[in-house]
Amino acid sequence: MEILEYYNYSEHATYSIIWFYPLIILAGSVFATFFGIGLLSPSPDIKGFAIIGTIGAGKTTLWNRILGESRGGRTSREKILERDIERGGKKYKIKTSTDLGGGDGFVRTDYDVLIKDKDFVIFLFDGSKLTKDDEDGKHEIITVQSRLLKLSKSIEESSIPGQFHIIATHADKFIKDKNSYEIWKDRIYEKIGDKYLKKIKGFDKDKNYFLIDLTNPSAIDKYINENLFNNK
Ligand SMILES: Nc1nc2c(ncn2[C@@H]2O[C@H](COP(=O)(O)OP(=O)(O)O)[C@@H](O)[C@H]2O)c(=O)[nH]1
Ligand SMILES: [Mg+2]
Repeated sequence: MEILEYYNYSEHATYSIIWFYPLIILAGSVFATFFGIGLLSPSPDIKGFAIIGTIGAGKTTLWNRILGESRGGRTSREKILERDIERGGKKYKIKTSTDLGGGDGFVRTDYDVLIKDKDFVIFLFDGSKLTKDDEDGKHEIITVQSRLLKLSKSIEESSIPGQFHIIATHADKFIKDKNSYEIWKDRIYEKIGDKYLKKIKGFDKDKNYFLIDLTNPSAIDKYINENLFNNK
């Protein structure tokens, strides 16, 4: 009797083991498939932007174009929450940021925090103001110069020095034909002063300085695609 019981028990055990192995293999391959898919499908590129600059330079306009939004009006400290976007058929994650106002008060309180963890620090000013020698023009130049001095120190000190871009906006207001584009671009650069721009670590006039009409969707998209999302 005892032998029979033993025999029956072992038969039952063999029966379970026969089912157990294929189950392990099946579970293993299901896991491997999902794990493999997870590894193969690239996680979206993460992009962090700090868009700063003078009042009315076009910061919100640039943010809107990057995010596909249409916000308007004066901004002071509008939170840009982390989100997924698609550009050129690729998915990207945009880091949490702030659409910051252009007043002097924000420089001391917000610039350092904002640029700290960003891949791109983009400084905008109204280029059309620099084409005139009136009070407005002089004020814009001094504002740009003093902020470049501040930024050069902050970028030097920050452990994650992102790429720095400076954009003269409102190009449509003074460029009437294609030939004058490069002439104005150089003139505005000279007005700011090489010495202020050269202070920024890694700054290269050909790669980091732009003159754009932000009201022109194709011009702004060209800048965004080629320089911020590397889709040449
Ligand atoms: N003509 C022209 N208008 C612009 C340009 N960039 C921005 N604007 C306009 O300038 C105003 C201020 O722009 P906004 O993005 O709010 O500037 P912010 O204060 O830097 O956020 C808006 O009416 C924009 O449509 C540009 O390149 N050319
Ligand atoms: Mg704004």
